[in-house]
Amino acid sequence: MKKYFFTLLLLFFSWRAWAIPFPDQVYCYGKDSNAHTFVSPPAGINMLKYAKANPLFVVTYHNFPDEAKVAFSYALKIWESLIASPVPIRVDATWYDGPAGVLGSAVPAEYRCASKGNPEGFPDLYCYYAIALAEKMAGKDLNSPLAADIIVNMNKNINWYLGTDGNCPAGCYDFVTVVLHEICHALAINGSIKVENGKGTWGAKGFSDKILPLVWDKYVINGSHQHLIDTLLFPVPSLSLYDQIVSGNIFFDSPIAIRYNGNTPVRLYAPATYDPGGSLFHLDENTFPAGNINSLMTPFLSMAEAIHHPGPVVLGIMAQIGWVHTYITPDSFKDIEDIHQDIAVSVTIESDSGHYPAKRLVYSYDNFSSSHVLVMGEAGHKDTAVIPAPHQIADVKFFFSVIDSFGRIYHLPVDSSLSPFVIHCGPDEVKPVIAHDSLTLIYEDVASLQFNAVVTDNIAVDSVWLEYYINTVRKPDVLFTLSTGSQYTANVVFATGDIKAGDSIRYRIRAVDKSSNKNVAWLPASGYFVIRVEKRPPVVVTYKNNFDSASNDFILNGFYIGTFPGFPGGALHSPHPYQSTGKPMVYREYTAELKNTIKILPQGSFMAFDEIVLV
Ligand SMILES: [Ca+2]
Ligand SMILES: [Ca+2]
Ligand SMILES: [Ca+2]
Repeated sequence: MKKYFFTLLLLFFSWRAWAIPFPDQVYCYGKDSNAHTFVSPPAGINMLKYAKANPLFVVTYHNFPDEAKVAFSYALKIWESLIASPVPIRVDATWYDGPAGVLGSAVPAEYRCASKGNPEGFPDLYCYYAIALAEKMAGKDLNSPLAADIIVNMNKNINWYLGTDGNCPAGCYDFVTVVLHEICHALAINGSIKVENGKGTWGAKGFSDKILPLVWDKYVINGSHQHLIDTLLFPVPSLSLYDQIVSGNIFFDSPIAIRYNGNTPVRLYAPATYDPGGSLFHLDENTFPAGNINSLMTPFLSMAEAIHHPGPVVLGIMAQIGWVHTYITPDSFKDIEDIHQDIAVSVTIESDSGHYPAKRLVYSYDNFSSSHVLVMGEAGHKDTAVIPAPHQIADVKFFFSVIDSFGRIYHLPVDSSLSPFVIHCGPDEVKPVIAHDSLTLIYEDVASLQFNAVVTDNIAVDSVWLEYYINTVRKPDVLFTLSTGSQYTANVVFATGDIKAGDSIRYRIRAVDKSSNKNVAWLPASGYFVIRVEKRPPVVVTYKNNFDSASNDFILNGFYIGTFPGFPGGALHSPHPYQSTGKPMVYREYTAELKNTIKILPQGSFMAFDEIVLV
């Protein structure tokens, strides 16, 4: 098969390098009877007439009738009055042709666990969080900013009550209630403990080979206060874990939720016959019957039963697993050469739990053989603690410790003295770090060439220089200028005749730090980058290539032109198989850029190709 490119080609391919486990569906079932109960929404919700400029939820609807959209967004408004996140939660909602008895379902679109160094600030390094919760704690998008965080399916074959007043008549199911319920599954109430092939199991694989639980699983206990994910008690997979799952004696061990449940453990739904859509990820139906303030997250909903508030127990569960979070954000800090200089460390602490709780900086001069505590002020958002100068060469190590209003202790770094922050006090021998995408090709008619680099140092960068040759002639070094942050740029200006096709430009980047040693780094560490000078290809109105033979028409980054075993002819290939970066949310980007400039005609221009194959 022939492959043609006409008139214009600029390809960008990127592949997600990290697969994440996709959760099972959690369903909400309809009961065949009428309850005639109504749990009121949060106070004041019906008086909110304004639309926020930056709503918490951003919904993409598929096949939804307008009336259902109104009720759906009302349910989200209820959630928005109860939880907070600095990151929008994107909801993908489908009005679908579902089976009898199932009202709807929802799942987090993805899960996240902490990546190296825990830049997300997760309170637990060893579990998965639903993406909306993970992003709330990280304070930023972790998936692609436009990707769904929650996927909801609402069954169109149900006799819905689409009003928002909770006045659900006999024979109908209250739509707002079911949306509230489903969204809660995707925000929080969803775990990995399940039955497979008759045995109990749990866990999902992260980007290491370690099996991790979902955060929900960590709190699931039996009546003897044994954790179901304790593999010493209940191996994976095992019949003993299966017996627990169907024991009817399972609880959510959350101090906060228990406080809101009259100091009683929160009983979960764990029927004797395993229910893959319901077991363990609902509150117990009989403990929280229709009309109970905490009945939203039970597995069954009656007709004429409206629940427009998740209730204090569910909100307590959500607070426990991270929807009430404390953010510890230190300013960046540097190593210090003067051992007699006190060390000022600034930190901003914000807590969803309300007032600004006790905060401390714990530091050590001797790798935590001994340590000292600085109590930081309670008022205001930013505080500065001053660690006394060590007066000797030392690695000063420290971490922050904060107690929120529920009495929970947060550390940053999370594992405190095991991997604390470090400030080296003493002579600096650390070289600057240079990052730079090398240039490989220019055309002989260019008047100037810009070089970009990101340069950092553990103390400070003094200066960054470009050293370059045209062919064998060394040219005067060019000083980079700092643009923003750590971004440096340098411009080389060419006079007419300075460069011509066939020439080559060799260059390297030199960075010097501000230490007393004036440490120097080069990139590349040895040798030089080489830029070829070529004649500018002509402007064309038509271009085509079947890639059956090698071609110098493209600037290739990652791609190559050739014939791969199993293909009938030549093609433009990425590496086979696709290469992973081995890191979550870090992509590879391959480009193939046609050197010719294409002149787009006023009419009739087009680009066509025979096929793009993704295997
Ligand atoms: Ca997101
Ligand atoms: Ca119920
Ligand atoms: Ca340095």
